[in-house]
Amino acid sequence: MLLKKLVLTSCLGLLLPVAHAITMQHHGMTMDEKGMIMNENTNNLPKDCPKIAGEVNLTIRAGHKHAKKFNGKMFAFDQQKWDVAGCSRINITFINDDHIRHQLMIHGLPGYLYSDGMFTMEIYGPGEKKASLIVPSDPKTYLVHCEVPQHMEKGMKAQLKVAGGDGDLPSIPGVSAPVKADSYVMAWNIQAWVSLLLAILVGFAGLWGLNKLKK
Ligand SMILES: [Cu+2]
Repeated sequence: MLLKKLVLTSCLGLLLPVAHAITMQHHGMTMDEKGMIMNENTNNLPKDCPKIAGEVNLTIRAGHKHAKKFNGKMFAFDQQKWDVAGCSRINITFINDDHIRHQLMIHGLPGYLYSDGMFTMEIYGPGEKKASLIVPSDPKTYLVHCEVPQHMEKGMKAQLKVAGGDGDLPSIPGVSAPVKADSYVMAWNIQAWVSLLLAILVGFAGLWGLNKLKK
């Protein structure tokens, strides 16, 4: 009897995590081997919206290559700002162009529809996921970012303006000035001057050498 119980428990113990990993769906979260979606909302209207004002289809890409246009940045979304009307249903196709994990998180949404005020999509590697959300009517600028450590600081930050928004958020690449700008101030001490003079001399020596070779 005890043996039977033990075998049964261990079998369940082995199978449950597998079943759980294939598709997990609770607390407004769906999860599979490709990624995760949290707090998707396709139908529940915000209190201030009598009906859905319209459908907005957004394709948002994430990856290293999208940061190339920003000096000193490492990761970015392909766009840094979006404007939508209040009470829109936003249907997002999120594409990860990298071989690492990226997220698309929208903050500041009403807590009665989105727990912790957040909508999250996450993809563990190259691939895409689709999910929708419905935004309230009031003019507000929502923070959109990737919460993988250091990804926002390295450029994965954007903004979603609803009904015109309420201003620009700081440190959005290509949109607004950073709160703490990176400093590249040169300290012109004796070592710096010597290095510069040496570099010039080496350059001239190289040119002189090339001229000699040509002759
Ligand atoms: Cu990321």
